[in-house]
Amino acid sequence: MMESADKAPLTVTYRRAQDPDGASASVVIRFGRTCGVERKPGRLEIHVGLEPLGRDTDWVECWSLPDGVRGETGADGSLTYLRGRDCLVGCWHAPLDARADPEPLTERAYREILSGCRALGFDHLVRVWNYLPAINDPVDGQERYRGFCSGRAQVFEALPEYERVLPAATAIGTHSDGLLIYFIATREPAARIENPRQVSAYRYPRQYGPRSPSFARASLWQPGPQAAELFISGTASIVGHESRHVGDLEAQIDESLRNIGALLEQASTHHPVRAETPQALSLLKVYLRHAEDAPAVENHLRARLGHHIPWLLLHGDICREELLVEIEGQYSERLCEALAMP
Ligand code: 3EB
Repeated sequence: MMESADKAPLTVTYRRAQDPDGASASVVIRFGRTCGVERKPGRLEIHVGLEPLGRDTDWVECWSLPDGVRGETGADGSLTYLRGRDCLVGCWHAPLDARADPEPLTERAYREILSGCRALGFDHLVRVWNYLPAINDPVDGQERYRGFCSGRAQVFEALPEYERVLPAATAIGTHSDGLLIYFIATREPAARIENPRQVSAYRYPRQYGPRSPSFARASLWQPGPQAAELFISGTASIVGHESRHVGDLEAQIDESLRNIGALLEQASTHHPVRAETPQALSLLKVYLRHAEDAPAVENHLRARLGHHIPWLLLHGDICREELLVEIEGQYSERLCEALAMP
C-alpha cells in the first residue's frame, strides 16, 4: 500500500477546454484577454490575461488534489483561495492603473497574501505567479517592473532570513488589466534551489533596480519521503546577472534550457529527485514577447525536447526588455508509483 503522503498533493495537467476529465479539477487556469478569478463550489477558476499562442490554443491548466477531493474555497478582500489538506492555492487580484507605479499595490498584495496564508495555517509560500500590464513601460522614470519589485521586496525583506523563504516565481507582463498574483502555499517549508550559472535574483546588482527581485530560482516541495514537486521559476537567457543572446530567439531558448538543466542538476542532489535534464520535466510554460515568433519557438522546442513534454505558449512581456522568451517548468517525482510500474 502506498502511503497517502506519497500521492501527488497537487497534480497539474494541460487539457483541452472541452475535456470532461477537467470537470473534477480544483483549480482551472484559463488564458485569454481577461484577467480575474471566479470562486465556484469546490473550485477556483483563474483567468490569466495572456493569449495562448501556437498551433492549438484551446488549452486549460487543471490542478487536482489527491483522492478526488475538491477542497474548500473562501475569500477575504482581494484574496480568493482553495484549501486542500496539504496545500493552499490562492489568487490575489485587484484593479491596477496601467499608468501608475505598481509599487504600493504590490506591497499591499504581498502583505495580504502572507497574512492570509498564515491565518489559514499554510505559512510557506512555495510558488507564485505575478501578472501585471505594461511591465516594461516607464512610470516616474522607472520601468514598472522595478516598482513591482520594490513593493514585493518591502514585504519579503522584512522577514527574518528572508532569502531562505523566498518562493519560486514568474513575473510577466500582460496585455490585460489588473494585478493578478496566484500562488501555492504549504504547511511545511520547501527547499530553495539556486542556479550556480546565475547570480541569485535577490542579489542582483542595483543596475537592475533599487530593490532586487524577491524570488528563488526553484523550490522543492517534498510532501512525503518518496514524492517531490519541483517548481522552476521563469527562466530566461541570463548568465551571471547579464542578458545573453539579445535578438537571437533560438539561442535564448537554448540558454534558458541550460539554466533549467543546471537547476535540475542542483535539485537531483535532494532525494528523491532524479531528473537531470529538461527532457525529464513534466510540464513547461513558455512566455513569448512577439506572437509571430510562436511557430519558430514550437519548432525549436520540438527539436530540443521532443514530443513528450506538454507545453503551453503564452503571449506575454518578459521583465527585461531585451529578452524575447522565458520558460518555467515543473517536475514531479513519485518514486512509489514509478517503481510500481511494470
Ligand atoms: C530573471 O531571471 C528573469 O521578478 O518574480 C524571472 C522569474 C524573472 C521571476 C520575478 C523575474 C521574476 O531575472 C525575470
